[in-house]
Amino acid sequence: MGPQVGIIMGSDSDLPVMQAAADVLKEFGIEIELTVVSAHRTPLRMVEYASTARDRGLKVIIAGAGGAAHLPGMVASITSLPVIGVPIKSSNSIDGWDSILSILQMPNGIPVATVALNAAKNAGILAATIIGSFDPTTGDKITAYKRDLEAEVLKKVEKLKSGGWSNSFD
Ligand code: RP5
Repeated sequence: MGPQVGIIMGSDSDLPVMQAAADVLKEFGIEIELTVVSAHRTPLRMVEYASTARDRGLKVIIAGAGGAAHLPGMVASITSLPVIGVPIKSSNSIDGWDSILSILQMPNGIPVATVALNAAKNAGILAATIIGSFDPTTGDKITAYKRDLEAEVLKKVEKLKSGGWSNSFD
């Protein structure tokens, strides 16, 4: 079938964070492609990547960047695919807020679905959820994933109920 999700990032220094998106998409059995595309250092490559993404069969793009994080917004301005932005607390980021606001505060007309700081795993889950909205196999996996999360929490509730909580933080 070919990759359904494109994971791109401004630098290979973003990879330790962005790896989590690739890992969770692999768990859901979704084929990905992953590469470096820099809005500032390789602007022509960014235009090429974004303008061909849909024709190449991608359904969602996840774009991570830090500091003056223009990659997700610029890619969203070119492609008609949904773009999920991952703000990264990178070496050139002051405190993470620069990355968050650069990705979050998009003008009307060009939305980017922005996840929390360094939250590449959530970006992967959101990408799988978008694919699950038209692919029942993936949709069922998302349902099962959420049931598992619920079961884990309920197990913790039971543990606190039966074992007590007073020594839990010793
Ligand atoms: C951004 O600058 C990248 O997305 C990365 O988060 C940051 C630092 O890049 P390097 O200097 O490590 O290549 O464009």
